[in-house]
Amino acid sequence: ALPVDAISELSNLHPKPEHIHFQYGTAGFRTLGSTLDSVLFRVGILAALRSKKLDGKVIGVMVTASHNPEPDNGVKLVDPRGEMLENSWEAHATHVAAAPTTAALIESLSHLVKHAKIDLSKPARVVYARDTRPSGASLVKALEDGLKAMGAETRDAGVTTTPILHYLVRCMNTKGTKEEYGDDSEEGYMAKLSGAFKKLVTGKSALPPLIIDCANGVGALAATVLASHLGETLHIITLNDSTTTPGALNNACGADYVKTTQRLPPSLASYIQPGQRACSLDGDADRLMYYYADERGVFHMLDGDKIAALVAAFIVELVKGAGLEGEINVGVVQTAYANGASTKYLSERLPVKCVPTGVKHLHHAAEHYDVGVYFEANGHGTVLFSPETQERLSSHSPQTPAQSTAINHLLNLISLINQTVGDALSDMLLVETVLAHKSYTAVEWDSLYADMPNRLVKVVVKDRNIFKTEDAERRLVSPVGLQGKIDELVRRYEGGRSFVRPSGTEDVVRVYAEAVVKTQADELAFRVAGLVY
Ligand code: 16G
Ligand code: ZN
Repeated sequence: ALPVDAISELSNLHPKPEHIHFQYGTAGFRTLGSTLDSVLFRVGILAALRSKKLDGKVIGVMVTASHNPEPDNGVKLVDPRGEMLENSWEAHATHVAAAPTTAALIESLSHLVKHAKIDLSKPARVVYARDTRPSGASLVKALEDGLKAMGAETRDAGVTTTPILHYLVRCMNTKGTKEEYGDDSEEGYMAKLSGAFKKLVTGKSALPPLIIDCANGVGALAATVLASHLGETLHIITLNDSTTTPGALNNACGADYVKTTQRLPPSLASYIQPGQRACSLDGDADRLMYYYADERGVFHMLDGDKIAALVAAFIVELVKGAGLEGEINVGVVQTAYANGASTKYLSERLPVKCVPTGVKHLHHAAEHYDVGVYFEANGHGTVLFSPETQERLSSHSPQTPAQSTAINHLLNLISLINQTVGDALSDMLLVETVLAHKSYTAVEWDSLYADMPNRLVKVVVKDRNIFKTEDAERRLVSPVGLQGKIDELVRRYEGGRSFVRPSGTEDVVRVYAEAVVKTQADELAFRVAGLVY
């Protein structure tokens, strides 16, 4: 039975604020940190129940609000393979968080136990971590109370990045099995990534120094440790590493700032040389944006789409080089936000699939390929190698020394890439590997294709829930008639493309537009926004 007394007693210390509706969305629960105490307590209970449901497998809990402003916070559950929480539990989580009183909470939990057929006699094991937000420490205390109420076995992974927490979950659950993922410590993660990177770039000439904008977040801590592991192999300059300065987190820096403003973080201006590549992490280091400024000071962004293009082409080349063309199929997954030019570039080379926004959709679609490359334009992404592919690569006997080299590179990429979730630091080493192999500068990488001018705007509407989409969010089915009007507008613009979707993280509707000329993309976006409003 549920430990009702322990839950009740502790739940009374973490009452739900009235009038706040918490929803487990694309990014877990996310809102003002000061309102989340009851949510964290309840997520502790949920994590324990999820673990019991899965026969005592380790469940992860990450306390972060990623690229959001510093006062925000949030929490996400991580499933045993290091992946996002299974879809059906999102609704359970929302329901449990909504219970207005302790009595209602007990009722909601009892319902969940019955509905999901949870065997409460099973053990519960949970590992948790948080980013550097000031509200994090007290939210973790609330989480610990929830875990305590359930008698869960816990591990505090401290202050670390989201992808490292995902990595730890996978390692803990595969320990001692033939799928063992790595040593379950931050040290193990650093050693795995840096070891693979060193092997991949052996014999390649060292690239010029790389500037990393750490968004004044937890990525600064991890990047510093990683830099020391890399030593001479990669010269890293970490900037925006003020993790304790109030208000600094994600403020005029970080991957989301770069993507949304399409600008260089002002704090980098005096460090970056013309043509020198730099990159930005977001607040929990699961997104990555590269960029450079040219001789005239013009800013050029190398976003998730450019990363996908660079990486996918490289992997296709290695598969060919290994003599496995036709045997290992490589595919790419994008969302509607992918720049049209990237979709064109990639489609000419390999299969490309478009899915709705959100990592879980991309991740699952990528699992359908032998090697699935997925990146969102915002810089979140990774590469998945199917178990059969990993097996085939390890057991394949190469015919030539060149094939042998290509296979070794692929095997080292498997170690380099964090396959649980998008990981800014792992992705950064992946990009650096390809640049070193191709002897590309940022300018050369950028010239793979030229981005279509585009514009993203958000529209505040009375009820975003009336907006329903189909075809991977590229078309609206509701409100009825609106899509026809959008189509009519789009037809009037050369290279025009536009779509409207409700945000999964904010109370707004987003409008995206592309056209051959920048002013036209802007105009199209605002005219479509006018239809929505
Ligand atoms: C979250 C998602 C990201 C998605 C974004 C969309 C994860 C880890 N992150 O940040 O994949 O692009 O939400 O936000 O799932 P939106 O629905 O507000 O446009
Ligand atoms: Zn993030």
